[in-house]
Amino acid sequence: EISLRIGDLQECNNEQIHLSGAVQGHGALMMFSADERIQAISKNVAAVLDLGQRNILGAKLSHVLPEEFVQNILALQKQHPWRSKGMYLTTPIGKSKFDVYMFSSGNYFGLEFEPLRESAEFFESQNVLQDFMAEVKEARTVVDLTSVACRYIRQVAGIDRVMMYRFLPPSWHGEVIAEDRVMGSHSFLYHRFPSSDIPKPARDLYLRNKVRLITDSQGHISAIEPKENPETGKVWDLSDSRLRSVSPIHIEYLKNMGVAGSMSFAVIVKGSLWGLIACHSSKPFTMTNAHRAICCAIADVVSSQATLMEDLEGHLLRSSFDARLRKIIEMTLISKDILGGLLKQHALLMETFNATGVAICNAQTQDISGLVPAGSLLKDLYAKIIDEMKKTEKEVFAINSLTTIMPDIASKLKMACGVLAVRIHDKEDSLLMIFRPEQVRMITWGGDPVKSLEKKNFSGQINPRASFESWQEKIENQSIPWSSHELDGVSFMKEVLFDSALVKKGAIDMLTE
Ligand code: BLA
Repeated sequence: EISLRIGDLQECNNEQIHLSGAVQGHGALMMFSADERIQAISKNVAAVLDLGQRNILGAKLSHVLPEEFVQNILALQKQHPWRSKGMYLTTPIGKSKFDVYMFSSGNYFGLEFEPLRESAEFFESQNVLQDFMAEVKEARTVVDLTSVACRYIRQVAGIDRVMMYRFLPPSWHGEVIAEDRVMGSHSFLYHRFPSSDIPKPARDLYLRNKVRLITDSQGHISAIEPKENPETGKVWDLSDSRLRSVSPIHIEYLKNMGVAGSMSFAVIVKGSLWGLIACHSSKPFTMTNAHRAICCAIADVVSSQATLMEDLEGHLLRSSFDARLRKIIEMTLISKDILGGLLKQHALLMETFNATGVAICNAQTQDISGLVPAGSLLKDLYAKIIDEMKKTEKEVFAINSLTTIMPDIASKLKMACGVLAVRIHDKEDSLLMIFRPEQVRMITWGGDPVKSLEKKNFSGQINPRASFESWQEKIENQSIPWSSHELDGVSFMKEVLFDSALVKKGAIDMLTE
């Protein structure tokens, strides 16, 4: 859909972000085995937990951590089936209290410790979920729903900006569809961002680990030692970790955006990543696990409600399309001459397919209605499409920009940028062609997407773009694309009207079932 050439994605897709070998330095990590022995640590563990000088690698957990806490986590492990799910706990160690997150990595377990800022705010935010649910009930559209979610997450997190970033498959570019931000800050609402900003490995990880918190993009990191999982001999898999250190490219990206703390929650619809609730803080930022859990719950509500709303929107759209299509078929079947009868339905055809022109052509004749290319152009287009259909052995042809098949004349055909054609067998090589006019659109990108990925000449190092200033792209010579139900609809119509195996009555019965 997008006319711009956008970076070499492969370069971004190669980074194995789950094997970063380090954690964010404000917290610390311990990996332990089933025999409760500590098998790996982040180098800062003694400093963060105030453990003094002793070497804890190989030690039993209960020699390092409070006995009661160790009993607790061992009991939890037995109670809960471990897959990739993590678990929250808190524990006092020495003078401080810690938020602890437990996850698994192969046959080992990871404990991540983050200093806990005691906060009374948590109790205030207890009501947040109730209030949020009350507002969600009133939301009628996906934009309403996600705007409410952004507002509540910003309230819980107390940060500068929260956005609903929605992916646009199959390109996987994305768009900010809702936003809540502190007054006076830059807005990214309705801005589009290229897929290379969040490469496939990062997107895939969100299906497994739905939260990502980057406390300080410019903060230090702490390496894990030993580097490898002793059982596999491979670098520790941190897919389910919450403290995993951040990809250097993304660190630079955040710096260029003026973001210190970043947090994102996955919104998953029908098993596929639908969007991210993305949060920005201009200062380093952290949040208790309890607050994170509230934000996760809000994101989960968005996931389930967005599924329902999209199903409903899709259903309504489809049922009104189907009703019109049925009427076209019924009206056409009344007439003895199916071809002529179909063309008589030109107004309804245009309304149903959101089009402005219809033609039924073969090599000799052209029956037209509405805005269609003039005689010889239509003839050329007809020949091109028949050719294309023969090559691809397909009966339906759809395009939303003629530039791809007729580059020389496409700019003259503004009234017929999009064509949906179906081969009808009544006469040899007859085509029903439905035309849509050009729809000029402006897309606002968050920075020039062509610069989304720059390579330094000498080192070959990849860099994200430096500027996120709004950048306008004008999309010309394109119509609104044909939807999958329109493609299905047109081939269904062809089958019913023109495939000899279907007798008229049978077809009508099928439709009215
Ligand atoms: C990760 N990129 C991300 C994440 C977001 C974005 C939300 C998830 C981590 C986080 O929450 O910060 C992108 N952030 C955005 C976008 C907006 C936003 C689009 O706020 C819009 C408002 N990044 C690049 C290039 C590469 C790249 C060129 O620009 C690769 C070559 C990589 N982005 C990249 C990687 C990650 C990432 C590797 C994962 C970081 C990690 O989890 O370690």
